[in-house]
Amino acid sequence: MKPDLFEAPDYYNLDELLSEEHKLVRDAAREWVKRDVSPIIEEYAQKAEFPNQIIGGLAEIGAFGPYIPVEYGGAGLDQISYGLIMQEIERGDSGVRSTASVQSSLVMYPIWKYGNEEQRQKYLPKLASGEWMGCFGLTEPDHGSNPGGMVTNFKDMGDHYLLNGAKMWISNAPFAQVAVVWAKNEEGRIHGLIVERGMEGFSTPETHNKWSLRASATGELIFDNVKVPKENLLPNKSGLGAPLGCLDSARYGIAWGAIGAAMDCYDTALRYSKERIQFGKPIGQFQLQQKKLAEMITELTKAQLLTWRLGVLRNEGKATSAQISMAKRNNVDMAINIAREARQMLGGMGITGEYSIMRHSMNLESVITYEGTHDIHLLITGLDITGLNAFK
Ligand code: TGC
Ligand code: FAD
Repeated sequence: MKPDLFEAPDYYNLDELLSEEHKLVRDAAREWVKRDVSPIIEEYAQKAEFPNQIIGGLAEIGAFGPYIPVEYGGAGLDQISYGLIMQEIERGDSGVRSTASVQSSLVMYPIWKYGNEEQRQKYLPKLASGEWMGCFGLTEPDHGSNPGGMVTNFKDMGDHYLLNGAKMWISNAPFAQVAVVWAKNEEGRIHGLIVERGMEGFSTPETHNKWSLRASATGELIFDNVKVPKENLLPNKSGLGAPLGCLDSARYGIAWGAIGAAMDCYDTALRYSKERIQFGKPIGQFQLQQKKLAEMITELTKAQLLTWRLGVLRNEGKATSAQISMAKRNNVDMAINIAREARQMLGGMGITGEYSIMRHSMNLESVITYEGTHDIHLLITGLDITGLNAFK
């Protein structure tokens, strides 16, 4: 892969909206990605393997629990810093950002928000340091967009719960020590359970042959009469709103992350357009190529503004789930379109691993599907503005 020459586009001087702390956090993550992710990521994506050696670095830049309080090992940062870290990591690779998103917003967040003090003390510091990795089991083979229909269930056996069922498409599953699993009790109420690797009847087969998110490990979670200790039930929230609350936090991170992937594609195409000569001129001098670049930076800038404002609302505790859905949907769509246009600008070179664009493009096919598909987020906006529910 080519050396990482990334220069971040900032067409509307958005740096002026950031605090010194935001910039320090962002720049540390940016440097780390340049040093420890860019040189190896293409190789790991090609061989479809998660680069375990970066776990310590992710912990050091605060990517595991950026907004979790310091007393639990988190970085104690605000929502804009959290977003900027996700942006920088996904600038490197969406699969690496996935690992950080799942660890922070889908594993640490529910333990912090819905767990008791013993659970927080037991799990959060180890997850923040990367000593333990986690995964989040919501999706099932027959219940993806409609998680409320899940069939994974647990029975109260007096001194423990007995868990049965299966989850599919689970990021980090093949190597996670801890799984936050959503299952129905005998009354059909959804609860979160912490399942640990090594519990009898619990297995995590890896999903192979992905053309997307290849540097992220994906797998199934299979529960065959797993005895889960009663103290592993998350006691402070139940119902579908509990996992969906975690998704709000993760979808917000994805909105920022998608900007990172788009920035990298735009920056690569801009540089290439000045270097590549055809018909005796740099291709950037042709109007058709300028149109592509001008539209890219326009859409990127709009997404940056939308997302920064969402971050301010999140810091004030005022962002709605529907606002988060709009940003996730808009930004991933923006990024996938920029990746497609940028790839064309590189001609044949655009399909090779010499450049990051094709990898981003393929990764974004997962990002536009997980955490709620493009269409599901549109229907969430539709419900919010009309009051009429297309899901019922
Ligand atoms: P519905 O009846 O609307 O809602 C059920 C209850 O949940 C509440 N609620 C929310 N609470 C918090 N945050 C949200 N975003 C919420 N949305 C809804 C709602 O108020 C209600 O509460 P209550 O107290 O009245 O019971 O539910 P529904 O069954 O009609 O479904 C709605 C729908 C389709 C929007 C939702 O289920 C959905 O978002 N589907 C998409 C599924 C999804 O996003 N799955 C993601 C799996 S995890 C993943 O992909 C990780 S990838 C990670 C990575 O690698 O980065
Ligand atoms: P389906 O729900 O079957 O949807 C198929 C199509 O139908 C989509 O286009 C959808 O938009 C459309 N559709 C569905 N319902 C409606 C409707 N009411 N109206 C209109 N159109 C509709 N899940 C986890 O729990 N944890 C994870 O860590 C995780 N990681 C993932 C990693 C990867 C790489 C991938 C690809 C997925 C991951 N997922 C994870 C699962 C992901 O959240 C689901 O794939 C996603 O929610 C969609 O579910 P589905 O694939 O079953 O598609």
